[in-house]
Amino acid sequence: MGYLKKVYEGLPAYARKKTKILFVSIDPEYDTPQHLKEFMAHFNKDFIGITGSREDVDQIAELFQMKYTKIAEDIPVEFVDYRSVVKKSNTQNATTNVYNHGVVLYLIDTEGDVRSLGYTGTTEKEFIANILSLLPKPIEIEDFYMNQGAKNARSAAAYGKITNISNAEDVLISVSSPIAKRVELHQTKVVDNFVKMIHTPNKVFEIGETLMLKPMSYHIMFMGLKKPLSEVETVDISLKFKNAGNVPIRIKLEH
Ligand SMILES: [Cu+2]
Repeated sequence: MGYLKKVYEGLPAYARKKTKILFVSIDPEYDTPQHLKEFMAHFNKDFIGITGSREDVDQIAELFQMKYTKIAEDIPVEFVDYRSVVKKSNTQNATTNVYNHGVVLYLIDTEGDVRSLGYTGTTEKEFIANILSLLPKPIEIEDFYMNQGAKNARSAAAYGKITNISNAEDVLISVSSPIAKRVELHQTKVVDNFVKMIHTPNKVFEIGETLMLKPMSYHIMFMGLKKPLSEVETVDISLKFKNAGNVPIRIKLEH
């Protein structure tokens, strides 16, 4: 469950909204609905615990090919590790049975098809990637490029197209890149006949909105380049959105 907490909380907001964590208890005598609810809430209040009669539980176990055996009876709960993480409450029995059971995570899509499995060796990062691979991308990135400018320029700009193709408003929280000390979304404006670049923090992207980044308009600004662009082959940029999480952009420079 600690693993699932890390996976769930490691998902970008848009993916978390579309992911449900279901946990089936094979111990209906001990895991009453009330106790199961408290146990799940200890990890994350969104998690759902499932229990039922012994027959119900066995039916689910069979569907998921989950084998279990009872290995001990009437053990004081203090001796059973995972249960002791939940502070004692009056919904908890003083003793419990101990089961030996397999541990497999089933990643099931909205059609009810199993799309991948998680085992003990599956890292959280891998499982998060498996979940994200089932979801449509929330932000579309197109046609990004950079002009290389003067040879020893300390700053540079990138242009392209960013579209919010999700079904929720989003906010661009920050921009970063390993090639520069500071990276920001800027907008070039003419104010009183002067050309000014304005930092545009927390830019809102409405549903379906496309932001065109082009010269004399919006651009991604790199300040304090760590080396001249003439020595850089690949520019990696990470856009951090409130809902979509990290969205990568890669620009190949041709010299
Ligand atoms: Cu700028």
